[in-house]
Amino acid sequence: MKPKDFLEIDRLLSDEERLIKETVARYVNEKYLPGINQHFEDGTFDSSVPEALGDLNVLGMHLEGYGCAGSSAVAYGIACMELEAGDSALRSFCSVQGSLAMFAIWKWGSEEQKQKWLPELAAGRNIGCFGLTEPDSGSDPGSMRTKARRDGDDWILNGAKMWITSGTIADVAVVWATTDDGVQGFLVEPGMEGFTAPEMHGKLSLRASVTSELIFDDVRVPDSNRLPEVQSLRGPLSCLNEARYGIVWGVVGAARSCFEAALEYSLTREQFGVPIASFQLTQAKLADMAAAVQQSYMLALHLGRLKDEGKITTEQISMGKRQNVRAALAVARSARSVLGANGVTLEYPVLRHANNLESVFTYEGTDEIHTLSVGKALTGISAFT
Ligand code: TGC
Ligand code: FAD
Repeated sequence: MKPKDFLEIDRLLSDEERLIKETVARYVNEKYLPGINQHFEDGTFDSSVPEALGDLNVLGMHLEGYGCAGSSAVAYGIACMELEAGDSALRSFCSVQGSLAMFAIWKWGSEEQKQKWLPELAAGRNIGCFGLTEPDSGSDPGSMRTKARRDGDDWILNGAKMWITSGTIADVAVVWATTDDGVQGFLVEPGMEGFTAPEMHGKLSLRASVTSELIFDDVRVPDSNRLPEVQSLRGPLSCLNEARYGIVWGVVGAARSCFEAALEYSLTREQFGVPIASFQLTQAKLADMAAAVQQSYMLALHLGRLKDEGKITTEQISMGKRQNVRAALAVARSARSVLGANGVTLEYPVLRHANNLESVFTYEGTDEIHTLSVGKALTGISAFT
């Protein structure tokens, strides 16, 4: 019996998928985790991450060409799972780089833009961010106010984005703005006059991730930096599908890490003269946690296989994101209780994961937005307004 792979789901993976799982897990355990507590405490991002993930070939790994690995959706998901077993900030960096910034350029960019940016982003030598959310426009990106107006061969960009992962450290910001021809994407680069990207502070979640504002004050952007292939909200929303899919997998890793910490602790911590694992109430928590982790893993794998067949729908991704984030949060909270007072410290990963998962619950479409997306698919009735 393997407590960590109770249903032997790993047996459903191909040799290549298992290799990716082991390789990413080794990086996380040996290189990333030793520094995470300090980064979480200091609110800093581990600057060795971009090139390390580039070396692992996981940045934009599900994309074809331009230095990307061209892996399957399942392989990409497995990488996300192992990264988030380290910290959601690590998976977030990978999601934003590969599924949001790189996917936007790969799917909607010109050949020149792809040649210029994708190989550098895949290698982690350049960093990308994705600016959709604004101070007054979160769940409803259709209400965005950032505006681009044509001026000869250029565009003039005005407005602000908020809560942008990797914004301050990005070499290229994929920025979505309204234009007279619909929503369009622009590649904004540091050094363009009028563009600033101050870091946001005071987060109690995803502390090891850079989160930023993007401010555009009459920023002149050449037309060659406009993504030419889309003029609709479909542009940014198509990227979100990719990142949300990665979250379906990622949070399984966070939940698994919490479960493992609780199981190990319960076997060594004694109260009333016996390990706390011998109490029925503790065993019930452990059984619930193990089942939740295994169910989430199965769900992620099923959605991954559907995606690889080209058959996954946005509503199925919504169901997966909603379900697995909820499950991970429940596991994290239950694991925290098993650890007693020790559970509130950084000595164990559990509350760090739980705090991170509060952001994951909200970003990439809130729990409520995904609930309404599934509700609409089930009933045919939109309840967004
Ligand atoms: P609606 O009128 O339904 O659609 C507008 C256009 O978009 C198309 N579309 C999609 N295309 C691809 N994928 C999807 N999931 C799509 N959903 C809609 C649609 O076909 C239409 O296309 P066209 O060609 O006819 O123009 O749009 P709506 O304004 O009613 O919005 C629907 C809603 C609420 C579901 C959408 O706005 C939404 O998903 N809101 C949530 C916003 C969100 O998730 N923001 C995330 C920001 S990025 C982030 O959080 C990164 S976190 C860092 C990390 O990942 O680690
Ligand atoms: P709001 O949309 O104001 O929602 C507030 C509450 O109202 C929520 O509970 C919501 O579900 C509910 N609500 C809203 N509309 C409805 C409705 N129709 N029916 C029922 N309930 C509703 N964005 C980016 O663009 N790029 C990034 O890289 C990025 N990174 C992020 C990193 C972090 C750490 C965080 C926390 C956020 C990040 N975001 C990013 C922003 C994220 O996508 C938004 O926070 C999210 O889309 C929700 O928007 P909001 O916070 O404005 O909440």
